[in-house]
Amino acid sequence: MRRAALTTLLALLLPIAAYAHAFPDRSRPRVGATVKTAPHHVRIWFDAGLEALFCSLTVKNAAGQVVSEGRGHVVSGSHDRLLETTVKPLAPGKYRVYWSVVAVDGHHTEGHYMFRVGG
Ligand SMILES: [Cu+2]
Repeated sequence: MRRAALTTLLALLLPIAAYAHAFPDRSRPRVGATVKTAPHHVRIWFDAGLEALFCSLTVKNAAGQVVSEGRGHVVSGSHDRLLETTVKPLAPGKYRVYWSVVAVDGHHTEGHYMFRVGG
């Protein structure tokens, strides 16, 4: 069981090292942060270039309703590593950010994280 888990882990890690899929480098709001002022945008910087056509960024509130506009877009000019979306005015509460990207090497990665808007 442990060996199987390790093999799976290696299978997941090795291609990353070899081909550098795009993974989040930092974000605003930051992962797990509580922000006093509701953000107008959510931005994630990645560690590799992105294929704009295949990237999306969605923000949902605690009830699961989408509070971002559109599917987000890759901002060109910053080596195409910045994915951002505009969000509606956010009430205090917990929000979850869902991202899905395809790196310039053609590999897909996705994930999610939460942040909180303080009252
Ligand atoms: Cu890759």
